[in-house]
Amino acid sequence: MNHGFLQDVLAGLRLPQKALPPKYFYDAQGSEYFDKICELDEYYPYRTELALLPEVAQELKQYVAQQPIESIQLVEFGAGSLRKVKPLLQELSLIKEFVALDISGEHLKKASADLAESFPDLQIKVAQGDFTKPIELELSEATSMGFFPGSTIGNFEPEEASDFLRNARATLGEGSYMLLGVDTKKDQQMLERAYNDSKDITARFNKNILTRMNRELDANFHLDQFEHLAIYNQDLGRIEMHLRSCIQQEVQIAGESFQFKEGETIHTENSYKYHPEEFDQLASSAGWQREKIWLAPDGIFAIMLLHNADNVRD
Ligand code: AVJ
Repeated sequence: MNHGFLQDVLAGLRLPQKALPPKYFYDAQGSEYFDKICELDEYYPYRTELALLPEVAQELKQYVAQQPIESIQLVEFGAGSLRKVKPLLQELSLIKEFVALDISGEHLKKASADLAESFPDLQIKVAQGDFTKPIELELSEATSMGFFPGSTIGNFEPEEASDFLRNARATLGEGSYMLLGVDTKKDQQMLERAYNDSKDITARFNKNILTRMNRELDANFHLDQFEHLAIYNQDLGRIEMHLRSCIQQEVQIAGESFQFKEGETIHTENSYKYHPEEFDQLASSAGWQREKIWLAPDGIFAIMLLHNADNVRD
């Protein structure tokens, strides 16, 4: 049994507002569902960011050419299917090494074999790991550039996001960069549609965590007795996903009983949305300076380049 998972589940479900960390969505099945979400019409973040990346890569190439940078090691956090790094690798020949981190090891292995074929001269390292905790990486002398696309940073509470950025800055070192995808605040309807797709893929993605608990933690959730719920919490600027119990029921997990009232929810994910200026604040609280921003049409998504400027100290 996976003890980190079990501990987190028990702790989360003992809370007055039951909650689970979203990182547990991504077992093999969950990672597949997520890739399907990215193909949905309603889910704008993926395709919007992907469409912005070629322009980002071109301008980044010009930018780094003007800096005293000899070579770059790119470190992707939550690398998953590795589809977003390609435009960067194609354009930026200064990237000689690529380090991919992800919580789903199998998914990553498949993807990196494919990447190695497309970029035979690139040094690729993959590491399965939980980047929500501070990590130690063996990095080379090259200038480090973090890459954290997909607005995954939105899964953190703002304070956690700041901690993550601070840790990443320590890991990547002096003079490093961070390229980040950030989902912006926008029309509520557009936000809610993105998490309530008509094919119910997001619902299946959400419920997959119940399947995973049944399989890995000897739990007995009935999938039909929970429903997917995703709403925009305007006050907190975040999409919340929940699993709502349709009836009053009791569920066993590894021998412990949990009571659900009718309508009671398990809070499974937050996805924070930021105004660009709000995000600047967050980044600078973690010691990063924003060098550049690229906005998708109508400002529905942002990619930012942060710099670990030498004059900022903790
Ligand atoms: C992987 C965190 C970017 O919040 O949009 C997609 C995950 N959850 N649909 C997001 C997700 C439901 C996604 N991130």
